[in-house]
Amino acid sequence: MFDKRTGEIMTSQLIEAGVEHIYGMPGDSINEFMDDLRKQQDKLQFIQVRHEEVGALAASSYAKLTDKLGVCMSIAGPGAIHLLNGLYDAKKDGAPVLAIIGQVSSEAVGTNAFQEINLQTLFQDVAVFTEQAESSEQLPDLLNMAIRTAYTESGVSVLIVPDDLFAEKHKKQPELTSSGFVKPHVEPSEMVYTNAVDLLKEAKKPVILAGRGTKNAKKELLAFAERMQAPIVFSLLGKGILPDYHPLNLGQHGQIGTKPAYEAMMEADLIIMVGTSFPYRSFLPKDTKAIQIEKESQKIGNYYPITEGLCGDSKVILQKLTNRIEQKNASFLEKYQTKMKKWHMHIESEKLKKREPIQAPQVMNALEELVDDEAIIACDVGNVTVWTVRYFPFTNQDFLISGRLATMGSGLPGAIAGQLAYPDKQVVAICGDGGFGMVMQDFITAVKYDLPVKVIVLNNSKIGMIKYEQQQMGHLNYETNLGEMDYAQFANSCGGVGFRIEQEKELEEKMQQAFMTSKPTIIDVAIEDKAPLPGKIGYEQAVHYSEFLIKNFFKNKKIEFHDLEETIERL
Ligand SMILES: Cc1ncc(C[n+]2csc(CCOP(=O)(O)OP(=O)(O)O)c2C)c(N)n1
Ligand SMILES: [Mg+2]
Repeated sequence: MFDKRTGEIMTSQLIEAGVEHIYGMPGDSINEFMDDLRKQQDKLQFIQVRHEEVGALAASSYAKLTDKLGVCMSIAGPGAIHLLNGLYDAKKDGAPVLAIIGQVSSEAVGTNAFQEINLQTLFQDVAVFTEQAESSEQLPDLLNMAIRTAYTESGVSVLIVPDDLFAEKHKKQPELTSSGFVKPHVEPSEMVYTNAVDLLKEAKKPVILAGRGTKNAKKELLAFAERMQAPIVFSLLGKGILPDYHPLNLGQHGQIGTKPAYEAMMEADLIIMVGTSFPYRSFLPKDTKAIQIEKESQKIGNYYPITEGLCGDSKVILQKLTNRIEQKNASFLEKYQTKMKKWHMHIESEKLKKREPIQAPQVMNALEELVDDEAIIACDVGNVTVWTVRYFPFTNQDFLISGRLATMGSGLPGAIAGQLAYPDKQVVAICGDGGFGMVMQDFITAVKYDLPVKVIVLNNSKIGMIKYEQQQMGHLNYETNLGEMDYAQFANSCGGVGFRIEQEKELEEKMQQAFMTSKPTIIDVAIEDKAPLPGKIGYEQAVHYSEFLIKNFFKNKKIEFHDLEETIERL
């Protein structure tokens, strides 16, 4: 006779949908479901995190990395609130994530019970699906609907369940709906293709701006760029799609980007945006013809006035466009290849300088020798992003970051998720001390689950990015110092391994030792706090920076010259 708890049925559904891990913290309002999960732990592992935000960020990172559903779980009230930041990360970067959230038991719902908050209101903005179950009969279907919606809308589904419902029994096999999903196949019309091809044929200085949407269309992107003889600049989320030293790659675009990328973009007579929602208008030319290839129609024209929009799969569209155009002349591309060579030489020479105290480029230089081609690099948000993106040459590594939410503290959760998803890969987190400090309690999670992640902390004792933002606005610095902290000692006290590097002469050797350990490791490098200069410095920025220098002079009777010369050189 059929006699199953709702939680048992749901656990089987999750396993069938390919879910391997659920990140969360047990507690009241999910205790019933925990018991169902316990019984299936060989097939579906519950990863206990120390803060639910880390759980949600890990679920989001897992989804970004694998294109599969990331799942997190929390109790009602405080646990649910903790999830929010990670869920917003998933929303902003279009990652399919399911959050299963406990609620107070059915008879108490609506009575302002202990830990009861209005969860539907709380998650309304972040989620594409938010439902609170009212009966156990609904739950299998609601779960399928939540999974389908997260996938079809590339977003967050929130399923809220009063804990007692997990324990209720089904006396007969529920007539399940499907958790599988189908996405529509959209293709531009023939007329749109013809218009786009005309624009491509006319263009003499075409530049491709590619984003994460080209991740599964690398071959087609390259074939198209070669036929067009067009340089490619990438958004931040497009990092790693092509090797940094590929002759068609001009690097990242925007504040974190390269000078050749900025200059090529400003000179372009046609921009071809592919799979990107690049939002920084000031890094795009004022009035240039533009083609946008994008699978989500609502994004077409959202960031730039588009001459022709092609809605659909970039793989298919790029291939069809390539087939319809003749090989183009290389002169524009060659000009930027020469500039890019100079840029690479400049970056390389910065990395090779022996500096005391150590600076971030030296750390990237030491790291380059030790990181595998197939590694996963989970990067945090701050100046650390710029150092990584500019100075670590990607070959074939996967890059993880909180792209559009840009939340600090995303590095470690990304590394945890990456190592769980790919146990055989090398996984490296590159964090600032500020970002790591926001989630460091979960290094213990890496130790607990024996995840041999390598966490590099670029420790400048500051929220460096904000220090320089304040200066660029012409303000004196206020509350940007973090204070000293030895993260290596912290690693040891968690049961992992810690290396503290303070001098240039110990950098290479200690890094090598750290990469030989098979335990979770923190490499805490004390670096001089320096500002990475933007690929483009505007007149206004320079004026504001001078204001800061003058104010600082009157305050300290001292001018900070360290970036002034380079700033002037770049102008
Ligand atoms: C959760 C969150 N709070 C605040 C910010 C604003 N913010 C952006 S970068 C940054 C500084 C990061 O400092 P750190 O991690 O030490 O990196 P650094 O810039 O020093 O390399 C801050 C405070 C943010 N992006 N996310
Ligand atoms: Mg810092």
